[in-house]
Amino acid sequence: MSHIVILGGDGYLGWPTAMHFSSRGYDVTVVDNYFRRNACTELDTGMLYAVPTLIERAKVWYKKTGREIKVVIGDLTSPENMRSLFDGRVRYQWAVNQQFTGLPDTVVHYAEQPSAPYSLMDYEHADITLMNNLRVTNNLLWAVRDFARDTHIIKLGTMGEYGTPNIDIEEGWLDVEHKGRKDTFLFPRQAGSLYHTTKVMDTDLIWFAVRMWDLRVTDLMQGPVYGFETEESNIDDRLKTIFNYDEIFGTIVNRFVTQAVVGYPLTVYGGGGQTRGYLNIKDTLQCIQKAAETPAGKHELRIFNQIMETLSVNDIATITQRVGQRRGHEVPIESITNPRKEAEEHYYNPTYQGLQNIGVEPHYLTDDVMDRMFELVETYRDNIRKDVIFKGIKWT
Ligand code: USQ
Repeated sequence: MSHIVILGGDGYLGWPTAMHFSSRGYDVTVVDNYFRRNACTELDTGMLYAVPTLIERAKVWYKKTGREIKVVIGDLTSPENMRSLFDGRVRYQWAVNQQFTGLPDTVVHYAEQPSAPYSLMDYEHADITLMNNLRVTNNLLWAVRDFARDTHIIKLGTMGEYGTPNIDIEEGWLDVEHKGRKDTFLFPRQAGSLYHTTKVMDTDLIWFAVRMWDLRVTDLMQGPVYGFETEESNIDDRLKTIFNYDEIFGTIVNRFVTQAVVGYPLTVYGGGGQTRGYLNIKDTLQCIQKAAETPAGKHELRIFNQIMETLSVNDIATITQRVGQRRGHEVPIESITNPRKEAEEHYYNPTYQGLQNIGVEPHYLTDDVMDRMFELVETYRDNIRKDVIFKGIKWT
């Protein structure tokens, strides 16, 4: 049986990933310091529904499936907390069997502050983002270097590292011919927020570690994710992942569906031509699984663009309006002054075949998929707070 450690196991993607691997027979350990929940409380972001603690969820999971997910509550910016996961000193806050599982075959690194608006709220939140994201990455690389050089690191990067260049975006690398000579380099990165910039810095740290210490790493350049239903979340309501719809932690599709359900005009920032690569949360799970099953080689930094289709903000508003109206909602669309600094009309043509080549089968944002999201969000309509939907955090 394979052993997988998920850093950031309490987050929007972390918990569904843990259940996904556990149900497929992996030994799973999750680690988290409740950063996301605490930030949601601090910033009063609201949530679609309350989420039990990580320990409570692991207990529910065990009761329903008979499978154990070991839980560690700890801050991974501490080098010692990180190292304890590899050298056996770890203390599980919850486990059926307290014995150290041993070195992981795979570590999934989600343990980062994931919000671009959060990183630009003010200097304090910028500092938290930089310190958290870079220190966790550095601690992980050193722990793997010192104790587990064969462990495959799957790192969540972001498509936002590339920005919106006026050329096609390749999967991580670019062949360059210069004055008659050729070489391959990391594709140029020019991030649009401080959060995204920490991911660029992560990439540099990782690439250094791969070159220097022969580590094996897969970097997944993910676009904005939507949805919250997975095979495993349907087992029990308490297993559903955290769902944010506010300006800071909510991503666009989840926000638009929620706005439509309470009659809040869809908040199209500026002209709405901003185009990104999107994916269903179910596809995130598939991508991580396929990446884990086909590990990068030693001394390899393998990079995939983790998106299934490209859509503009206006495309998403149109689908939301169409599906929402069919379900009896009014769904006005409103263009508001863009609080971000980003191109609203731009070229966007990323390559994203790599994950499909290793077996990922894409889902798309069809009317049926969105209809099901509406159905679920409508169940929690009374919990939706209009006051947190748009606060206007200015990026400049
Ligand atoms: N947008 C609107 N209205 C809204 C919210 C967003 O027009 O109410 C626009 C934004 O201006 C942006 C696009 O929608 O152009 C996507 O914004 P988002 O908030 O859904 O996503 P973003 O801030 O880009 O960040 C999210 C995740 C982040 C991940 C990133 C992938 O929070 O963790 O790295 O998506 S990517 O966008 O490809 O960099």
